Amino acid sequence: MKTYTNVKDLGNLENAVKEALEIKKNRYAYKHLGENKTCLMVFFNNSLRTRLSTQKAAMNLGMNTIVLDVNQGAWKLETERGVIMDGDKTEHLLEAIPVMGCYADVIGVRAFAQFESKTFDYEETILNQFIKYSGKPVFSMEAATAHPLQAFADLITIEEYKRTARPKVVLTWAPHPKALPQAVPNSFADFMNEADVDFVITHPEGYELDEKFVRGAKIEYDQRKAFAGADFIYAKNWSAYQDPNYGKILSKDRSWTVDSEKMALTDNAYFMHCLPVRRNMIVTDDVIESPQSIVIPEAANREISAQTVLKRILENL
Ligand code: AN0
Ligand code: CP
Repeated sequence: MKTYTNVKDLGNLENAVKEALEIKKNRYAYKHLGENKTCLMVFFNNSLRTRLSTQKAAMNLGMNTIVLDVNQGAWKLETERGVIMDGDKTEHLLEAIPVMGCYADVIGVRAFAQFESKTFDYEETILNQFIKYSGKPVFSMEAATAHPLQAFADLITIEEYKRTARPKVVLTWAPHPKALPQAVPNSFADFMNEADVDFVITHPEGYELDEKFVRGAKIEYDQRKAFAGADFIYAKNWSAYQDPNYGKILSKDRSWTVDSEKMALTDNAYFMHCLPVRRNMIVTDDVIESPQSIVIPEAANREISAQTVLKRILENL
């Protein structure tokens, strides 16, 4: 594997999940692979899980790790070419990236959607500049349009918890006070469309996602109908994707919050969320604390998805 930016980079998904579950059984078996190799993790945005789980995964593989928080201590970076740099930005990404490449064998990048330009975001301008100019394998730690390490961990978790061969998996929008990217739901849809599941998306009108990720998946605007008979409820907020509302909040309607009354419509479904989650906006306390909530094992699998991806990158160095 040379880059990891979406589901396609994993090739056969069933094999990838099998490999991940093997790694989970014996996560220190590949320590030799990363000897004298350095994983640089570059964060343009905050993180708890991605930072810790990816660093742990790299260490499991025997790698050295360096973490750079671009906004805390590094020079302020310009990202657009052609700008006259007479403002507050000291360095251009076009120098910073190849410099970072000098010190790393593998580079992870977190660079969320900025919601200033849909084209800048959906062309994955920052991530692609790392791929183009670092000279090193690059993996996404949540870029503008996708969060493939999260969705891979989600799929591993569904595989572990499913009670039927083809479970019903429901991605539901839920309210949130701030405008969030579409990366998590995009990648979740991207993976579920390739997996052997009955996949349904439910959201208020106006929250339709990019067809490139949805690919004709079933959309049910009635959240209660969508929940009927579900085996997994995957909650997430996202801001509007469609023009002219790109990046905007259209609703904070708490009637979309996942509560126990709605969970009772499901087939005793498991509750999932990528975290961080705002309680009593996205999901009520009692649902996230219930035995059906698998948000912690889901987060634990972030180490496994990251290790599977890093292992494949190291095998190809
Ligand atoms: C981010 C998002 O929604 O993309 C990261 C989730 C993993 N969430 C927040 O910024 C709260
Ligand atoms: N789920 C996830 O990526 O969490 P962090 O934003 O804390 O890394």
